[in-house]
Amino acid sequence: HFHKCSVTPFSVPGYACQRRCTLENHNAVLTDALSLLAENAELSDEDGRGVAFRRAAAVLKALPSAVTNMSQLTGLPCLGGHSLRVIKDILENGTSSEVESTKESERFKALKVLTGIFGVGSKTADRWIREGIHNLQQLRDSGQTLNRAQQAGLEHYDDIKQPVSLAEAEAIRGIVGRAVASVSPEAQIVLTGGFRRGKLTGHDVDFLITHPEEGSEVGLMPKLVSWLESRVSCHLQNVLLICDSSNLDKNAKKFIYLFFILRWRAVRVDLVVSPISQFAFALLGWTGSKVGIPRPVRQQTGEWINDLCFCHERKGRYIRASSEEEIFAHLGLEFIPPNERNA
Ligand code: DGT
Ligand code: MG
Repeated sequence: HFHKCSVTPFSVPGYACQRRCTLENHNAVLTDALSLLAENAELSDEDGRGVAFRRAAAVLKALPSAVTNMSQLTGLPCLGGHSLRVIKDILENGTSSEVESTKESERFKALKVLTGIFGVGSKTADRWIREGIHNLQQLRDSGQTLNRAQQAGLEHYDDIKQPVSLAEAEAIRGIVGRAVASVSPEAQIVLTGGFRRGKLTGHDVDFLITHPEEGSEVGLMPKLVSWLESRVSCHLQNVLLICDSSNLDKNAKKFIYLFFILRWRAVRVDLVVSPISQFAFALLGWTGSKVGIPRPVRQQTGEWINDLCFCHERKGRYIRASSEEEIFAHLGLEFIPPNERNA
């Protein structure tokens, strides 16, 4: 009976948005390995392969216990041949030779360091590597022209690499919240991203801002940014705008700010402004996790979701939803709270 139990295959729903996935991960060794291969694929502009590894890792994260035997994986969704080979290697040998050689490769190490600079993507990093630049010192010595975001990213590299704690995120919410209140007293601000899913650290702090009156959010982003930038108010001597890398659109921006929380430190901050009519969709999308929501929703409904605000659109008309619960209900899905969306 015991033997039979140990090879009973696991079973999970096919889509990440149907799985309850807490922060508890019984298969961290396997998911770390697959995540590293995903990262390497993404840094090499092979997004398809990256997504495949991310989905495989998401399935393993949702399992109720550690995988000990390949036969337990029979019939699980999203586990392709490549991911299965990596898992098998680790179960049999303790490590995966592919993961180890990727980790040690000069190219991967250089891509990781260079794309770790705020404002540097994989294309720029790749160009620099082809020009012989593999680390920060070589970049500094190269005389490459850096834009403002990249200059700040290089200058504050060590701070940005440091995870942001929940306490820091909450302190920053207080600071940004005061800035929002002073440019638009009735506007509301919510901490989203990993912290809303219960994580205790993050690589950045994500905020979603809205206004209870439709239309009153227009122009809020530039006002907020110049207010933060000016930092003239006596309430706000503890923040300094370093730069923004405006790679999203007028409603969503990525920044580095210097905050004073016990000491000055640079923190990445994503600010997103959404009209109240789209707030629930923006909240769902910006809460994440990345693999958890958009794609399965697309596939399940045959409809699509705006990449920026995750508005749910059907035949050109927006579907109304005033809460995350309503969105799940619209899609015929059982509601899953944020702390169980850690796919
Ligand atoms: P972290 O910051 O490392 O703790 O992890 P998360 O889960 O907070 O991830 P993050 O900050 O990259 O993004 C949070 C969610 O926001 C993510 O699930 C998807 C969404 N998101 C992030 N960046 C973008 C973007 O550029 N466009 C859109 N549409 N969504 C984004
Ligand atoms: Mg985040």
